[in-house]
Amino acid sequence: MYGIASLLKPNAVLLVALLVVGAGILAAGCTTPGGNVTQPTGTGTPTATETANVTTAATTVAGGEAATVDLAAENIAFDTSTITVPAGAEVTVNFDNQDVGILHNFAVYTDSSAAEEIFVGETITGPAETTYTFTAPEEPGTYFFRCDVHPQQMTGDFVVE
Ligand SMILES: [Cu+2]
Repeated sequence: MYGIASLLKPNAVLLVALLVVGAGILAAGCTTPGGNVTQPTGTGTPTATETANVTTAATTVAGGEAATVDLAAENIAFDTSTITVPAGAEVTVNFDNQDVGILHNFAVYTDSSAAEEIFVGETITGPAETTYTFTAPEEPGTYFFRCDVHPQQMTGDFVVE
């Protein structure tokens, strides 16, 4: 019995040693793929966080009251002389320049001196449509809008209430 036991012991030690080495290799093998799996997961998590942040930002923006304005320019004139929006609103202006070959834009200033701009839209050549978005002033009052290309002919009151 002792003889067998003593014969088995070295084998057992060898087996344990092999198992330990094997386990080490397996562990190493598992760690590397595990690390690779973890990295994309880690990359995916910030992406999800960014998406969440974007969503949050969008929600915050949407939190401001939205106002949509349809505005057309034809024969060097706007089709309205007064635009009214809620204070602090996220304003969307659907601008339709119907004048062929003529430049127009939409711009809002604090007053008719046009010294202090609130929003200046990109100029477009008709016939063309564009969409302008900006945030209305928080302070209620009567501001001023115009086409910068035709500051005499194309003006109006931009009312914030
Ligand atoms: Cu114009």
